[in-house]
Amino acid sequence: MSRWALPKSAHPMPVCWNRSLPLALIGLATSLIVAASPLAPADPPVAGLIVRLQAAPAHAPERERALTVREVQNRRHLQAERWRSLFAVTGLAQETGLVLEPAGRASWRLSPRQAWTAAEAARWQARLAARPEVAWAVADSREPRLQTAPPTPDDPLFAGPDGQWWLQAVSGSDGNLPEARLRGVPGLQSAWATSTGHADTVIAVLDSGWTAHPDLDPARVLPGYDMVSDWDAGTGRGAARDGDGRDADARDPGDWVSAEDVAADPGRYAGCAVEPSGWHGTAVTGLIAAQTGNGRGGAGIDSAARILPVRIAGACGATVRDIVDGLRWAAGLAVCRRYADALAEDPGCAEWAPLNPHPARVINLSYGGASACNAEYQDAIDELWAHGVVVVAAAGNSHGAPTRPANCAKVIGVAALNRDGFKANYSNFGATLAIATVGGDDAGGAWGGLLADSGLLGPGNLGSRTPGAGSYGARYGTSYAAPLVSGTLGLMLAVHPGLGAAQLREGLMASARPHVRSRWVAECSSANPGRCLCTRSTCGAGMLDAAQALAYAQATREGVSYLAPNWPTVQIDTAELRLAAALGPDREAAAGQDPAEPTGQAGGALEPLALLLLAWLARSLRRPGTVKR
Ligand SMILES: [Ca+2]
Ligand SMILES: [Ca+2]
Ligand SMILES: [Ca+2]
Repeated sequence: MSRWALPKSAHPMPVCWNRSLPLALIGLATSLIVAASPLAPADPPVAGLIVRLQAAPAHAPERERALTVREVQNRRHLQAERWRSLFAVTGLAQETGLVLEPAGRASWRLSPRQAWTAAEAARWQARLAARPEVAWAVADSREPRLQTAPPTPDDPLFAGPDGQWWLQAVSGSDGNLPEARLRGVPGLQSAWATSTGHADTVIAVLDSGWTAHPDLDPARVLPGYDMVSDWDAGTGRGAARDGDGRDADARDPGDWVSAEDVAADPGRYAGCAVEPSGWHGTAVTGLIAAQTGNGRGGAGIDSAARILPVRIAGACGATVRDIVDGLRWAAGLAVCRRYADALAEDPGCAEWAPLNPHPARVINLSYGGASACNAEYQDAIDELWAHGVVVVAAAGNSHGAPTRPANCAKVIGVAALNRDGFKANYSNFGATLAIATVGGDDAGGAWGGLLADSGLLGPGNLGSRTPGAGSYGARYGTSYAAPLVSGTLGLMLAVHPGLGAAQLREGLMASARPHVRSRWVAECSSANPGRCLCTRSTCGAGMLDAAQALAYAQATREGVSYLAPNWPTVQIDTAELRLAAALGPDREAAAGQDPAEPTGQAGGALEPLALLLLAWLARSLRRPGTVKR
């Protein structure tokens, strides 16, 4: 058997080729048409070519075993003849150390001893492909994994135990100090290896509106709508604060309530807290979409999605009607701007709001009332669901039952955890919730500072009434857990825009990590409503896992079933917990300690808390031209 013959082994094996081909055959190389190189010159070396001969027999060792030795030899000899002829006519016979190995069903991988340069591979590929006896010749190039490089944000607030710890990797053990324990965080850095978002994704933020901020790119904030209807032009009073009712400017003019307001207009401000403006919508927007990697401020969850700001809340919260109309407008449905008097000759809508040209698939709502879901909410949510739109709603911060609409069917209700994965002391809990993730844990509750953390560092504003300079501050509340979920849904849609509403909700739940366990902490109940052990019946399906949520989106895109990892149980039995447990339940269940929030309150926010004024921001704001408007 000559050295270029195929081996006798019943299984296809590598075949070595060398110069020992008959000289007569080498001389047969003829002029060849060299096609344009399919490989860019800068491409890395190519390990070989995959070549299929016309009418090539399939690699079938089991069939060869049924043949006589002579039949196998004949079969291989025939193939060898074809290859020898091909090598001769293309000039490949002059190459040394070529190896032929079976590839695919009936192809062969042809590789040199030393990898070809891209140009060499392209030349041989073109010569082979031009031959009539060759069905195809393709490069056996190395395919890279299809991910964007995991970004390492250079934003100064990103790193460190007091920075944006909730964006860091899941980590920690009982041996770590509390600030190094991050077993409750969603693992966004792992998710960013798959996707950092897509500009086609629209996430609506139904909130107090937005303000210009150095870490918010105005190009990523779509023209939204201001749905706040309460404005009395006659008296110049109303929750809207911007001088009119519904309008196309969704910026936040401030939602302060002064003692003078309450005194002058007690009907309108009954039950309202006297407080400065909270800039709640700017914080929620920034947690989702702050500019990542711009060397200033912090990072956001989604680096590309566009935010649709829909202002539904003015001073002292939001009305159900404005929220429901805001939900519908965000989804692209028709909403009235101005109504005629019900007793007018022609009652009904006097003027329609323009249709939203950028319908959102995900709507974040961090406002809610401590009441049962009502038919008005559920009707709108069902309508949106049918349009493929999901509503993410904060569970509320009253240590009790979830607020509405987090307690409505089909809503993605979000409970807040602390960095360890225990329920945050304030968070509501209940069977209607879909999922839980970190929302910061303040020093409230009977356990005080034990297990407290530095909150979620998000954009804000220094204005006490009307907008001032941008800032960053620590925030706590289910208000701020919800946007982590909304941002993750945005990343899921970037991976697979075809996900339906049910897939978005069920994907989050199916991919969630199991709640943490501890021997020192009791399960959440009405008798133990502070920091407590979440279960599937109190804080949703588990802890948000952004990377697994994207794995769900990828699997669904590829039409295969998502299989959740076999998660290990996370048991946390730290010394702090033992100390805390000795104090009894974190929050006494005694009624009256935590008055329920009035309907329509900014559900979510325990704020403004610990507003941190940051030198970088002050400096950048003083420099002309650095403030983005
Ligand atoms: Ca207005
Ligand atoms: Ca406005
Ligand atoms: Ca930034």
